[in-house]
Amino acid sequence: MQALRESAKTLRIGVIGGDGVGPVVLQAAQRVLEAVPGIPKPSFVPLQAGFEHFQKTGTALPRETVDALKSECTAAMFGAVSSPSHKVAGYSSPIVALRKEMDLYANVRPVKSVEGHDPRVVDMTIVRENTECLYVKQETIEDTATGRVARATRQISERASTRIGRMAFEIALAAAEVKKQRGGSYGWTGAPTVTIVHKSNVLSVTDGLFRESVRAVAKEYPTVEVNEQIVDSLVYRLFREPEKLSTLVCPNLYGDIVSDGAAALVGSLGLVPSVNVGDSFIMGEPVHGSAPDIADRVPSIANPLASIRSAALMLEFMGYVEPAAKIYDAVDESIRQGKVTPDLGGKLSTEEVTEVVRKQL
Ligand code: GGG
Repeated sequence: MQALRESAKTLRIGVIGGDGVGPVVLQAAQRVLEAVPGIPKPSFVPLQAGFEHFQKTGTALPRETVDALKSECTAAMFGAVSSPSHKVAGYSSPIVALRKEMDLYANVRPVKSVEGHDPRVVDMTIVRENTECLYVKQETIEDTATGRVARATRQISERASTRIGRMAFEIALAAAEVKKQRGGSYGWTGAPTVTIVHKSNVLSVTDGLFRESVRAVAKEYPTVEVNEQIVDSLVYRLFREPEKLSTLVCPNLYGDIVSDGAAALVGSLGLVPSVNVGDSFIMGEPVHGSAPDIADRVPSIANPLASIRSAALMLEFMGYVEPAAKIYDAVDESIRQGKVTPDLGGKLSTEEVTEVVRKQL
């Protein structure tokens, strides 16, 4: 994480809008980054990727995008991608590829309620392994005497599980520290705890290795409490007692599913931010997808808050804790005041919500 903080002296941010509402919500994040005090003046590098780009050019993730991120940018923001649910020859998800290409091995997804607004206190961070599990995308299909059989390889490595475990422990400690300093709502609610999410009662080899590897890292963090939960019962607890969950560390697929589910606890997928984190690069990304149902609306009604919070989370990881806190507070205030898009029961457009946030900074 030290390298991230060193690169933060300049903010040259690659902007990959992607598909659907991706570009419009990223524009909102850019406008907020331009307005927040306490950071170097950001500059933005527009870059291409996505299914729409694939349809136009035959390439979902152009080499130039990856090269520009590596050679010109100190961070990036990604919007959304809408991969089809059926196989399309020559197409592969650009976001999955980008995370691997840039070795952004952790997808950090905080799901938090707004004090003074939400009836239930939710303050958890899902730390999702971002490079392997079923997302290695090694799938085969064959004809057999009884019909077709499809298979997928699920890869769990000690190296990837160890480094995501370490990230989760660091996040649990950092969140505890933020809570201590701010005493506010956007932070930790109890003792630093990491919950390992797995299914090693059934998948004792793959999830067994994940669980063991994270447990081995736990020895380096004696002040952090460690517990574990089978993924299905974790989902039950998510609905029953979300206030008791804090930092969850998950293999890739469980993390993807659990975090979208957790978003329902705070009102909308349009509120939940994430960052894709590596040792020397970071990319903000709202958890929501491309929302094709509203993508063509003019004016746009896409909720920009997840994207704006993702920009804040990116700043926080780059060492700009106070500017990030200002953005979180401004977003929370717009929610408290009901100055929100229709997915949250409001009447404002994407641009109007962005202006409300900017004015609060
Ligand atoms: N910003 C998150 C996002 O785009 N989610 C949709 C998603 O997971 N897409 C995967 C894909 O289309 O490849």
